[in-house]
Formats: sequence, structure tokens, C-alpha cells
Amino acid sequence: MGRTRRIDESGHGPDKARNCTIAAAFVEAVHLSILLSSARFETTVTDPAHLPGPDGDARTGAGGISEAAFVGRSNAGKSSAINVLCNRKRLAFSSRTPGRTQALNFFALGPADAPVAARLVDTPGYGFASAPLAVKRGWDRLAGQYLAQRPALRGVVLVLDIRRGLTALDRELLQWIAADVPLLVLASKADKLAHGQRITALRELGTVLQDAAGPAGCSLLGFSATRRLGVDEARAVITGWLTEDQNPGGDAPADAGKETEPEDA
Ligand SMILES: Nc1nc2c(ncn2[C@@H]2O[C@H](COP(=O)(O)OP(=O)(O)OP(=O)(O)O)[C@@H](O)[C@H]2O)c(=O)[nH]1
Ligand SMILES: [Mg+2]
Repeated sequence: MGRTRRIDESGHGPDKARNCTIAAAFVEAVHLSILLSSARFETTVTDPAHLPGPDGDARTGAGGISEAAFVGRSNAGKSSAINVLCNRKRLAFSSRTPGRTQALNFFALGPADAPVAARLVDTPGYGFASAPLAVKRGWDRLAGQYLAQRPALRGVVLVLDIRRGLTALDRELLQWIAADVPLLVLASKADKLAHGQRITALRELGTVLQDAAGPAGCSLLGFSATRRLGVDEARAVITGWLTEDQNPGGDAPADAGKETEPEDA
């Protein structure tokens, strides 16, 4: 049973120590954005046999290159989220045409002149009505297999439209994710809702996710690529996943992707 942690959209602490908190948060945000800002396109994969390596230990992935995958319904905002998190305009292609991303797109992280330090993976959106059956089967074969069997996978970012909530297809998607892989849910397009509606939607989602998320835990964030809501908090969680192996018990947030205490604004 997953426990859901909601992170305050503002990311700021109590007013008393406000200046200090903002300064510390700023330094932390800059630090965390460095790894993601180094993102560059690495490869497109349409056949699971061609996934990039090296993958470290075949069973545990230890010693391999850590990966974080972005999943969600078509048009939910996955590619837009990758772009804003990496502080880039067109790293991953966002589109008004549903189903635009029909492959796994790998983005390498870390210094360009050094071996790849970590990866982000943009997956094909699911659930667009006009998809032929062959495309739907192709999703299972490619993204489904990748999610279920990739030892390098350190975390999954589920992007959903805050106005739709967790749909039946999102629930199906959650079944593909291995039990020990943590989840970050970005309730995206939060700019489309007024503040009060946003809080209500997040509260409802938090409740639903407590039952739906796996045992590795789940974090929930209100998110907007256009208004840059939740960006620093999402970076902290994802960078924590990707740097965990290099820095056990170090800078990464100890509770990233795990915790509890729903908090309301
Ligand atoms: N208002 C608003 N629009 C957004 C946001 N994020 C994405 N969009 C828009 O939603 C549409 C789809 O965004 P994408 O990032 O391409 O979505 P996707 O999930 O990658 O879609 P597929 O690749 O087809 O699965 C685009 O027109 C984006 O500009 C957001 O936070 N707010
Ligand atoms: Mg896309």
C-alpha cells in the first residue's frame, strides 16, 4: 500500500525564517538543476532489443546508469515537463497532436565530456482514442516491457492532467511498474485550475493514490510547465533517485518518493 506525500506548491517554509529559507532553497534549487540542465538527446528506441547499456548488474542494475522514466496519457504533458525540468525549450518534443511520441526517447545527463551519469526517458503516451490496435500492442511491447523489466529504473514520473485525475488507464499503467520503483505523480496543467480547485483536486488525488500506488511509495505535486509550478520540488525528487547510488545517505532528500503527511495549503 503506497503512502502519499504532498509537497507544498510554494516550497517555502514558515515566514519567521523566510529569508534564510529562501536563500537555502535557492542554493539547493541551483544545485539540483545542474544535473538536469545537462540533459541532451541520446537515442530513440523503438525495439526493446536496442535499449542502451551498460546496465550494470543484470538483476539489480547496481553499477549501471540510473534512469527516471516519464509516463502518462497522451497529451498529459510529459515532454513539456521534461523540457521545463531540464530548463530547455525543445529537448523533448511537445505537441498538440496526441500520440506524437511513439518511441522511448533517452536523454543523457552529466558532463558532456564524461561517461553518461544518468538518464531521463520519455515514453509514448497511451490512451488516445484513434490509436490503432497495433499501436496499442506496440506500447505494451515497448514501454510496458521497459517499465516492468529495466533494472536501471530508479523512479517513474507519472504525468497526469490535474483536471482528469487518475484515470483507469493510469491505474493499468501502475501495474506495469516494478514494486521497488518509487513514483512521483505530477498533477500537471495546474495553471488551468483556480487555487481552491487545485487544492481540492490534489487532496482527492492524494487519497486515490494511497490505494493505487505501489509499496515503494509515491509523492504528489501540483505541476505546471507553463507557470513553472512544482518544478524545484520535482527536480529534488528526481535528482534524489538518480544520485542515490553515488551518494548513499548523502544530499538526496531522505524521504523523496516515500513519505506521508498530506499537508494542505
Ligand atoms: N496550460 C498548460 N498546457 C500544457 C502544460 N503542459 C503541457 N501543456 C500542453 O499540452 C499539450 C501536450 O503536451 P506534451 O508535453 O506534448 O504532452 P505529452 O504527454 O508529451 O504527449 P504525447 O507525447 O502525445 O504522449 C501541448 O500543447 C502543451 O503545450 C501545462 O502545464 N499547462
Ligand atoms: Mg510527448
